[in-house]
Amino acid sequence: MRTLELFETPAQNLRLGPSAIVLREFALPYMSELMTAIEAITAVSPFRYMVTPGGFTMSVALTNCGSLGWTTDRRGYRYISHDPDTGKPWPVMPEVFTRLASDAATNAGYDNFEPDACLVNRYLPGSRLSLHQDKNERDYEHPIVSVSLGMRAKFQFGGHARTDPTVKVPLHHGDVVVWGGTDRLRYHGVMPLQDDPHPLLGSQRINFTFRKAG
Ligand code: MD3
Ligand code: FE
Repeated sequence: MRTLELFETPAQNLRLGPSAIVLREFALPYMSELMTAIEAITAVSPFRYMVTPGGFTMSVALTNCGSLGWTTDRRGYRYISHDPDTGKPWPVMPEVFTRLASDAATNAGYDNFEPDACLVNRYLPGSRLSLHQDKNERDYEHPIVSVSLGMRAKFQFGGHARTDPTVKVPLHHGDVVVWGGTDRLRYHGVMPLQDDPHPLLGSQRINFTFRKAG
């Protein structure tokens, strides 16, 4: 037995529901390309703090790439083709993004996933995302693929009603989650981020979610 094999066992994938699966460290082979791509996106459309329809400023900063980007302001939640801060179209989805999204979806049993929107979230220590459903996409038949980078987060996964019990799942650097079918509309959120600096990303967590929104 080679000594190396001790380190080769991949972290355990985890099934969260009938159609929701955590692919542990699936994004690691894409990492250097992903970092370059994120820098290119945020150079054009920087992270910003958006306001909810209720008037609260989100603690998570966000940007988008792809032909549609998720937005919130006092008028509501929606997908739009242009960055409201720059007036320009959202940056084109980098090839490594589409490749990773498609590879992960295929791995989870969804062939031909072609996202048109990628929401990029940045968490700093203390940032949180309260329980919500993703309901702004036109068609809930398509899965959502999410990629976590940097500091660990405690992800909350609930049911179809806000008051249903939740399970807490740690998501680490490189983890990819694919949500589809009956799990697509389950409530979910992220607990306040703890400051445990990551070797590559420091005191932040970046999460991006691929969607077919239009
Ligand atoms: C379960 N983002 O952007 S990713 C979001 O970590 C969002 O930034 C979180 O929730 C984050 O909307 C969680 C995991 C995720 C994304 C979409 C889902 C879980 C989901 C849609 C349906 C069910
Ligand atoms: Fe969500």
